Amino acid sequence: MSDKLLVPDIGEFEKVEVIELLVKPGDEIDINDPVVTIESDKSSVEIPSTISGKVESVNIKVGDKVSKGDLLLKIESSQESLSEKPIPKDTEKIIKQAEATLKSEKKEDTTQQKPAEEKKQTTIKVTSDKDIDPLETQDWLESLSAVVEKDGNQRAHFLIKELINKAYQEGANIPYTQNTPYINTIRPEAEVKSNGDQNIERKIRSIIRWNAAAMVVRANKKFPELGGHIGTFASAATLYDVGMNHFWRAKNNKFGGDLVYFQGHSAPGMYARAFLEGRLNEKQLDSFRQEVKSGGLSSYPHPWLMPKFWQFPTVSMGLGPMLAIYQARYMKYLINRGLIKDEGRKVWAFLGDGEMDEPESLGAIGLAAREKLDNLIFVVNCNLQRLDGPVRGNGKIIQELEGSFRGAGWNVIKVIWGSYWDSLIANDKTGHLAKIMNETVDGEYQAMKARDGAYVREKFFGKYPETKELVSTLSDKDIWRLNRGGHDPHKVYAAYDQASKNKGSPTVILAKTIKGYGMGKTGESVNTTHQTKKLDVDDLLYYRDRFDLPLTDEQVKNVEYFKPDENSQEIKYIKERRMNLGGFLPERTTYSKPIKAPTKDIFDFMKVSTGEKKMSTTMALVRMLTNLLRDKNVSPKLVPIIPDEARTFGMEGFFQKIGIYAHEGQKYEPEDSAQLSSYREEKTGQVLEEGINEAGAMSSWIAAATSYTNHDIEMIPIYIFYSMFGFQRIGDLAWAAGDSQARGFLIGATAGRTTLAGEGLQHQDGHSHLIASTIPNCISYDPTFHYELAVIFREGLRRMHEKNENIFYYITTMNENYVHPGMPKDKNCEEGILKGMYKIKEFNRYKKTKIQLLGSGTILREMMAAAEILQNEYQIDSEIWSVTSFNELRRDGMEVERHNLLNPDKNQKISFVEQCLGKTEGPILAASDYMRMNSDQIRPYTNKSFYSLGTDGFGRSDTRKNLRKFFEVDKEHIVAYGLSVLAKEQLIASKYAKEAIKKYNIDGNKPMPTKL
Ligand SMILES: Cc1ncc(C[n+]2csc(CCOP(=O)(O)OP(=O)(O)O)c2C)c(N)n1
Ligand SMILES: [Mg+2]
Repeated sequence: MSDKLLVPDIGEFEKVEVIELLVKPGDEIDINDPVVTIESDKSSVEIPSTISGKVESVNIKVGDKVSKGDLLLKIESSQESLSEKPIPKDTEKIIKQAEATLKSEKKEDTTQQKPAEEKKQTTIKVTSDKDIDPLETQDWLESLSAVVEKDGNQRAHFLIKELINKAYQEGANIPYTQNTPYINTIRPEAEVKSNGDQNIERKIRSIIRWNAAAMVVRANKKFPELGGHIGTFASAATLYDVGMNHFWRAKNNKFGGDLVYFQGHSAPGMYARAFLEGRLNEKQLDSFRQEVKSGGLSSYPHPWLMPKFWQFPTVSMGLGPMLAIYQARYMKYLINRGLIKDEGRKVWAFLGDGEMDEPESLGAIGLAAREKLDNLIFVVNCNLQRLDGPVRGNGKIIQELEGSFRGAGWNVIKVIWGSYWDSLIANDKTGHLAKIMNETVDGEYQAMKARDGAYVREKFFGKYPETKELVSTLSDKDIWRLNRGGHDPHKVYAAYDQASKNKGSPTVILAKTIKGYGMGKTGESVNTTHQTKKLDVDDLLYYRDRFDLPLTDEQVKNVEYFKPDENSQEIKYIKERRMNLGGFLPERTTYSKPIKAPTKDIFDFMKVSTGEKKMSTTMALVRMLTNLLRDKNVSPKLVPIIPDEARTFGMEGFFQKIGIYAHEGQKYEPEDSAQLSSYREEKTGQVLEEGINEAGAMSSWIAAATSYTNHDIEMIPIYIFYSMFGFQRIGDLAWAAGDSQARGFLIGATAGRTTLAGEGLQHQDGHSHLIASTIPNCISYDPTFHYELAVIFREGLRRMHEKNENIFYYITTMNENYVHPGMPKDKNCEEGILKGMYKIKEFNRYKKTKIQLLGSGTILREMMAAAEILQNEYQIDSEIWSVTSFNELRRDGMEVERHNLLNPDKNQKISFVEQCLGKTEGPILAASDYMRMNSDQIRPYTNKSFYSLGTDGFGRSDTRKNLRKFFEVDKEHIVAYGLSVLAKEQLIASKYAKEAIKKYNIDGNKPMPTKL
């Protein structure tokens, strides 16, 4: 049977150009195979077949303009076409559900018709939150206890929920609190016990504590300027130890490994453990924070500085929590796309309670809950202090965080009190202990741990006679020993166990600890703890005794490291535990396979002229990506990341083609389901559509860009953003990406201060290249023509993903439509594009006066137009250089200059800028759509006179033409400035410049655009 394939609904577009035929008569095609590519002035989309069979005839040709309903192909069909298929099951289900709802709504309607007066008013009125009837309260509480005893917690919880719902329906609009009392979430009887040897573990923990502190003290004895932190790890030692001994599985050839984001300032603790494990030696510990000579240990977790050790940079606070959330989400993405196995791997993130003040720390917790990231566990070390003082002196950080996390949908486990409290809490029959626990604020809790047992008895237990009585048989010493949950390995173990088994939501463990635990008078729970990096002899002796370390006074005075014999119980134990968990942590390794760069012909279409067709580089990029999706090596590895701008960039075709990742698939029929580019969400979707969330999108990009090491699978992330909302918005994450050795593409679309015309000051980017240049392993380009983009992109694929260089690319693309020429035949062109400049055109008619014109991005075209005017109207010759990267040229220039200065007696090298311009004639005039500083970067690397134009100042909205005039980068200004430059260099008379300034109505007295 012969069938017709027609142009489907393409939304608002009509008469859209066919730019590619992907099938020919005789081809066998399947449903969903792309058959033609059509392109509007905004985007290009492939049309998939809805019929399978043999192509009988192709009824259109390249260049035709088509609209909905036009005939594309005739197909000898082998199956029913999609349009003839019965209604899909899902759709049928949706219809049935809708019908059912309609029916039930009708029923409700009848009840609503009852007169309002008939409704019995049973509104519950709460007059005061004080107990007005304690006996009644007692009744209710006893009933509840009976339910718990008879039918368990779940039933009790259900009844409470029902009660609250009922109260709400009856008009008691009292919000349900997200908080539970200030006690541990896990009851002592529900705690899962560790099978570890607690004695040995305590000894090991004490040794690690000692060595971690010793490292910092020793470094500062030698060089007081080095700094370091003792108090952070002192408060977190147990939290780390329990994880290391029992939970965190390392990566090896059988398992992908858990991923642990360590709190930046606790780095000494990780080094101290690695020392006992035999992974670091004393000499290395002694070079803590002395990294200039190789082998030094970095102050904080920095994969760039210790690439075999650290996996995640976390010290810039707030980044760790976000990165960990998106890492866990990305892990699920890889699993759902079938790219890695689901091995039950977890992402653990250790955070400071002060760090939770960063908006980023809490900013993405909603996503974690929404995406049901049960592979994610946050541990917040609530030592109640940050750098200057208490985190919440007048409140309770644990309660505050509990509310935020539970409200967002997380599983919250509070680990507040240690085991010594268990019996006291069990004996708190009157509830007064729980009451004081709730009433006491963090400032008081902190102060108590800076004092002693007598103080705690008086200030805490002394508040009510009932609690005073509760501790009457305890000595002050006993009271002092009442420990906090985060220092109790049993409580921590139970929490980790429960967190690891939790299903359907992420978990946060809020562990209460003491900052500077064990540091004594100088450093325990005092406001200055964070900065303490020196301990005097008395403090050190106290520390030794506090943790029962087998060190002599002499050893303590010398602050000697302590490592038990290789055959000791402790060393054997620590190694055995790690062997059971698959190896050591942290450890950074890479076993991913490179991706073969696509053949050059994939890019060939970008090397020929577009003829009369105008397009933007953004559109060229999207076409290129569409083509890349046809390369079988590259296609599955692409991770397009978009923060709610796909339509801005003409990428909506990707929705249908590769789907949007959605962990639960698509539960609704999209409004635009009949259209070609309809919004398609899928569990195996490839696009990460992040919503209006640049920091989240960048975190996703970092996860994908480091996939080669964290998941041993090389991926190609391409994050496309409005250039202004790129580096400027997420600069610190980009810096962390450099540290992480990310590999991938960042695309600053709609770039340029004058090229994005109407959007105004906060949208128009004239400086992102300068920010990009600050990151040493970020390679950036500002291409003008589609062949430049193709050469740059392919080289990026080759360098990063085939040759595995630890670099990433920042490429700006624009939204200005123009004709793109074919790639020049010059054999050096490709090399020039990649190094940063090449000669694109020369005007040589008069051979009298010459000027070198350097243009970048869209302003290159203004340069080219100006050159023509200079030639035709002023008889000035010129050479025009397309500068694809001032940043790369500068890097080369710096390196060459440095080499020459350090090797005065050797052959002097020549910078690439000088190789290009050294033997040319005339002064240089350079311009880009960025600040002058962009082109000024190469000024030192040429001996010629150099002038630059740029878009310094605040952007504003207007037409492109007016903006270029305002910033003085349009062709008229370039002509006028060019003549002025030549006059200044005494190559022509100044009257020509003066005339041009007049001719183009340029006001010489206009203030600098930076002042407007
Ligand atoms: C973005 C950022 N701002 C400031 C700092 C400086 N800083 C380092 S540690 C610290 C206090 C940390 O307190 P907290 O998060 O509670 O960690 P703790 O040491 O108490 O475990 C500050 C302000 C930083 N590292 N990163
Ligand atoms: Mg803190």
